[in-house]
Amino acid sequence: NMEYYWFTHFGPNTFTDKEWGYGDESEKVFNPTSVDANQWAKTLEDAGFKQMILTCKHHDGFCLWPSKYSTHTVRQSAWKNGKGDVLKELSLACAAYGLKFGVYLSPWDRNHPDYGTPAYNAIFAKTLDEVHTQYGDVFEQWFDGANGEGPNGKKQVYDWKLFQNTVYKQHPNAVIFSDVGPGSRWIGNEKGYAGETNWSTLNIDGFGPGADAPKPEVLNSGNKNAKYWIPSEADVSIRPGWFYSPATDDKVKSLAELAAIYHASVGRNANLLLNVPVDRRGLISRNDSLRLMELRKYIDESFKTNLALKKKSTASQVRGGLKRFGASNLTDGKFGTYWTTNDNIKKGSFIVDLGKAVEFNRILLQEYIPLGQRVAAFSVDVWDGSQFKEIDRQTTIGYKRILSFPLMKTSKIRVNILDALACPVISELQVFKAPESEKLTPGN
Ligand code: FUL
Ligand code: CA
Repeated sequence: NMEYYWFTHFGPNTFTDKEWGYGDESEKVFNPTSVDANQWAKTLEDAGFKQMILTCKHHDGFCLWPSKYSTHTVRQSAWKNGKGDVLKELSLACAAYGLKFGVYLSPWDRNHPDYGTPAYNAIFAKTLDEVHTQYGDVFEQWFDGANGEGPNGKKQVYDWKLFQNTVYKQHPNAVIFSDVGPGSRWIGNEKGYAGETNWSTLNIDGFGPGADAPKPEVLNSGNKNAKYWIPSEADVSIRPGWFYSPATDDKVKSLAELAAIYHASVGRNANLLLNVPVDRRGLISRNDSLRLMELRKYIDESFKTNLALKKKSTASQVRGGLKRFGASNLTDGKFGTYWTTNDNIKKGSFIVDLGKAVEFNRILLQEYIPLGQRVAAFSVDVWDGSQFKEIDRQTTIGYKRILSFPLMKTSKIRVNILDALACPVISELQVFKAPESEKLTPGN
């Protein structure tokens, strides 16, 4: 339910127009003129983000903090005469703005002389430990599955168990992201698009991050009925690359593209991790910042007025006939209250009566996921004055599902749960009229 958070890539690549540095770049190239973590935090706050993740160490091995375990760090750079520490500045700014702080560290290291030898895993674990002990709370550890060659031409066999335990030792509640979790999984593409079918469960027995991961199509949809709860995170960059380059200043994604991404991620039961690279000054650039504000405004306007709020709703069956499981919970605007049926009833429908014909173009559904993700197929009907007419047929709902339609008018909406793994438990049905200015690009 964190929905939407910020990612930033920052490091030597910011200055060299590269996406994957070789690790042989001089540390001196890292020389931002005016790093201001408070500007980042303020921009995030204004854009409505509550969490952020920083690339503390990318594949080039460069550490944005003065690590004891590397000679390729801010300490050797020209920035602040080697006295700077990006993690320190950012973690303090996050604390000041009430933002959660998350870290990306790439185990693939094209600089470290020990990479590709058995000694490296312990070194990487110590590096992780440093980050997790020195900068306060860390809500998420982002593990990149990329595994290439190091300076000696060898690849590393990663000790994922050791890396995970190192994180959990300091931050037992941290979400560990990788292709296969265990906390959160990759969505299988870098476009920010979750599958229309998106289960928060995944089979990971026999799988691992990187080359050992399930196929991207599987990550994109999860596995129905799987044993592990590993909800998806969709990562995508606001620019063509993950790192800043002046060449992409005029290629910041349009509001329509970002709106489509929002609907295809948050609107399909995934969290959206939106990368906005920090520029050569060490600031969020104007074009990116303006676009973030437009996106915020668009999302706020889209979901400002729930046309179904407090409207009368009825259901085919209510668990034990009890009021606390009744259909009115579907339209009370609260996630914590839900409609549900008897255990043996896995199909059912509910009708929300809007009172009069209203114009809408979004329907938002939520399952009460503390009790698991259950719905496997559903359809949506609207009342055309004399009968219900089907307007959509879908599979999963999960924490949040947003369906988009061309503007239409109706006085009653019916949702039919056609298939579920257990009796359906639905928190909310909400109805909105989003601004029509942005045309969403449907599908992948
Ligand atoms: C990938 C990396 O190789 C890219 O450079 C970027 O960091 C992306 C988020 O993850 O695996
Ligand atoms: Ca509710």
